[in-house]
Amino acid sequence: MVPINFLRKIMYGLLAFFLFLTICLWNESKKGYSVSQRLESKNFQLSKNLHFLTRRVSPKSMYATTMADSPRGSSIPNGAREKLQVERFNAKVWDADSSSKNLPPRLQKVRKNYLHMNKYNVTFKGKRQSKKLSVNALLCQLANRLKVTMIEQTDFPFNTSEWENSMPEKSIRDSFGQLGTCAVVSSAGSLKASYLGKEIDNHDAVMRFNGAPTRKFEADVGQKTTFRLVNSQLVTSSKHNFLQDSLYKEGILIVWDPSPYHSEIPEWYKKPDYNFFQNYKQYRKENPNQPFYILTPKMPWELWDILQENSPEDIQPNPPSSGMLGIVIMMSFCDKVDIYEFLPSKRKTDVCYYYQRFFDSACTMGAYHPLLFEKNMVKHLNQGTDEDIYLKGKVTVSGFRNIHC
Ligand code: NCC
Repeated sequence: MVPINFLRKIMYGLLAFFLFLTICLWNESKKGYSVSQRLESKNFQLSKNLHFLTRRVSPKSMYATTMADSPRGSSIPNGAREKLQVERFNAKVWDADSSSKNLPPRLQKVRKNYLHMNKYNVTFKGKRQSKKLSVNALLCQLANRLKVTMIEQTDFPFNTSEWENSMPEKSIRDSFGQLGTCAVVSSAGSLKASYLGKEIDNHDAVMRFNGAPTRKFEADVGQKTTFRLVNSQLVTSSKHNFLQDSLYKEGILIVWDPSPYHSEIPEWYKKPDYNFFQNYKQYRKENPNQPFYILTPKMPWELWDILQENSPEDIQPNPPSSGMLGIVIMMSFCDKVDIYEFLPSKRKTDVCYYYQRFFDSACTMGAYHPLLFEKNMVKHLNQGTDEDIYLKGKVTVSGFRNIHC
């Protein structure tokens, strides 16, 4: 016979063991819950940041996000998983139909003020597209209508004695060979900690803007500079030290200046936005071997017309940003163009530049320049994936040479 006391001891032991087991299991499940809660709130924060420029996340794509994030071993077939991944990134990147209503109220007001001001006397007579153009049709419009040319020695008044020996002898296209793949690097703060430097340098040519440096930022933005597009304000204002700074002694320089809407060269020459001509001449005298060109002032307005025709809203009647001008310039020089952080990646931030600690959402969303509408167009033209936009801020567009119109 087993003594009763012994049986009682076994039962207490078992009870204590089960109690211990229950506590352990409860603790584990609590840990799991808080991890998934942390993940959820991280995801939420991200989509909150991108919310104003993303497509509204439908219950379906919310579901897609959760399912695509689910651990290995869940029973989603491969094809469906890929589709879910695609939907997942699609919901988190720039929406090609972003409207000015999505802008912060301050930037909505700025846009309205510029519309009212109409500084460059824009008298747009083009036709608004009632239906969105196909990517190829839009590429054809850009290729056929944009005259990506530089001012030449023969253009009046650059052919007068006042300009003798100041204009480059070689045409810009003779300054470089055949360009296959090219990179356009925006100056956005979200390039920080991107580690895209090597990938960017792997292109045949790289375009940068204004005072964007490479030194000390090589890991994120690379070190190659083939072209630098600068605005006339930078060349004119003493604070940028344009004539002395070694930043402006590398690669092919191009300067542009906002002209009155579609004005001819002589008319613009009498009334440039920033009178950079003296500094241009001085630079050429001091650096005769440095290729330095002036963009024909009509080109920004040819591009502006196409942006306006393809936007359902009135866009700011100011020229496109240097970034957008650089994109189309490179589309006319190269077979394929990769554009970095013009459309914001997962690193999107209100820090304006990767090289300065200065916060302003206008740098990404636009105030003076119709940036929002430029970004809509670039998103529409993207031939890469939404995953590349989300992870790298990378958009891929075809060069004009490679399209059939
Ligand atoms: O700021 P900026 O451009 O030099 O930037 C170059 C191009 O990168 C893209 N960008 C930049 C920052 C950001 N957060 N997102 C972006 O997409 C834009 O396409 C931008 O054009 C210009 O377009 O010329 C501009 O120039 C500056 C400024 O004049 C120069 O940097 C020289 O100092 C303008 N800022 C001011 O005037 C205060 C800016 O509005 C446009």
